[in-house]
Amino acid sequence: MPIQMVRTNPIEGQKPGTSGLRKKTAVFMRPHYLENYVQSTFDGIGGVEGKTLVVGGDGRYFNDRAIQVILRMAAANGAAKCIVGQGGLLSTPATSNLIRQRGADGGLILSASHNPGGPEADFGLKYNGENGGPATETMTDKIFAITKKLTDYKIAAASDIDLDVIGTSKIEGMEIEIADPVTDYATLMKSLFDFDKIRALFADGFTVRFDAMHAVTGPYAHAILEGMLGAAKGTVVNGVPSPDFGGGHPDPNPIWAKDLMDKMHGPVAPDFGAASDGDGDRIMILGRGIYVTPSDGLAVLAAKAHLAPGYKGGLAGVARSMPTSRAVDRVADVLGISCFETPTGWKFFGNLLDAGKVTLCGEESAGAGSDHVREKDGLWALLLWLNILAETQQSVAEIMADLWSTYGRCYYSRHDYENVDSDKANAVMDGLRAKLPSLIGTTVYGLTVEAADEFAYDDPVDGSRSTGQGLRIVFKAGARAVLRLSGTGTEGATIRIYLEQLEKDAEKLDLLPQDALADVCKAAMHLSDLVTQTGRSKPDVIT
Ligand code: VG1
Ligand code: CO
Repeated sequence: MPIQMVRTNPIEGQKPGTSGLRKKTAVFMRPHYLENYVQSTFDGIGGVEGKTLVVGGDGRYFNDRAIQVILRMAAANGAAKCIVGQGGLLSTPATSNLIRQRGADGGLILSASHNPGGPEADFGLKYNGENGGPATETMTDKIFAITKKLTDYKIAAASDIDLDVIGTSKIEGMEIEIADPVTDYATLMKSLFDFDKIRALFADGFTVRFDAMHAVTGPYAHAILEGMLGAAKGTVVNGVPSPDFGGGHPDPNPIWAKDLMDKMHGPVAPDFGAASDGDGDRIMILGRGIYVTPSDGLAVLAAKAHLAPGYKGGLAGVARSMPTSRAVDRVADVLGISCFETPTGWKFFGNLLDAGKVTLCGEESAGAGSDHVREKDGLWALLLWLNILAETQQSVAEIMADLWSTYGRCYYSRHDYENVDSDKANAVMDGLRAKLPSLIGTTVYGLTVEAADEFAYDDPVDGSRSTGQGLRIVFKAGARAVLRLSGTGTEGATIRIYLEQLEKDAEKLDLLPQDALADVCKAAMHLSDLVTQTGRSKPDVIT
């Protein structure tokens, strides 16, 4: 029988987190695990009959096998067509673009993003809708509800499709197109930025080191930076995607991209450095001798995006996730445009972008993007930076100094406590939540609490409400501490503490961030009682 209806039982815990379902690869490889989730997704979006889907991933271990299963299931469920990135590869922003360019109904992205890959590491899957953006919370809630009562799934008996060869083939009545993953994306980038100016910058001897971290952006960066823009060969390092990301952690932060940090702070540093994550939607930005905090990076892009042709008309508005520093708010204020505050995760920006309320969005975790797609976009941010540098002829350090002297400096840092026992992590959050109302007006380590609450978001476009989005303590004089639990981990709980302190004194714009944040850090530790509750005295990762 070419189409099989396979009996199954609901599988516990298939609840999508901040960005899709993420689990240990071995869990995803268990019998029926992937199939159950794919069928629940198809059912949750109202079926895929007659629809066109884009399918691709970041190339991690199990990417290719999972794609074969998804194709056979899409065919069995009556999809008209699947467009797949050659080799099964598509960066997250390129997937978003393909969905939009081809007028597809949606797409499946196989990635656990910044989580490591391999048989012992992590795998993930998420669904993006016809606007090219991550499914909304209403949609993911629906998918989760279906996983809890699923009784069967449909799959076609077919042999594997060769994902490496560009062209078309069929499973049952469904067409499969294997497409080049880079071409359409590169065309989009060319339409937004002044490639001639950037090429001239490189011709003048401007040097860049781009670390693709053995993940999906390698082919894109080779084609765009070294190909179209004429950057020197060797600009892109670790540019061949590998199933376990070269044994590394494709998380672009000072810890996991330490090699790049060292080079950029070394004696012969290039002018500009960047590293992207597993699926290419995030990017860490550095200049010679300087690390750009992602929240500050967002403020720079907001202040200077108009220098790039794609944004010369200015920005309709901006949005940032709640824990992201308020640096961009200060820029928006001066520009006279609105600034929205959303919960963590790109799915909350989609409605604002679709409604034309914002042009640019970003998160403290090194994700920034615009209305060109409905995902954050690492290489896009890099190209916007290069366009800005080419126009201003300033160094990254000069751009940052300008930002701080104009708007004040929002010192910012995130402290992560990883793999904490879930009960203990919940105890920290519950304890602090209970205390919040009584904190207002009290003073801790010289900081007076002005407001304290648990963040909830009312979507101004569809009116939906998302609760439980992080505990925030706002102090007087521009300090703030936020605590939330990560929604992307696969082991225990990760507590994230986000610290911020605004400094307007021109004499104090060059402090070490951890020094500038010392009091707000002490206050957050004291109020959360984290050390006593978890037995942890130091964060695992500081960004
Ligand atoms: C993290 C980041 C968040 C980001 C999410 C997905 O989520 O904090 O800003 O949107 O990852 O990004 P969490 O719940 O672990 O804090 V990606 O590039 O991993 O898809
Ligand atoms: Co990512």
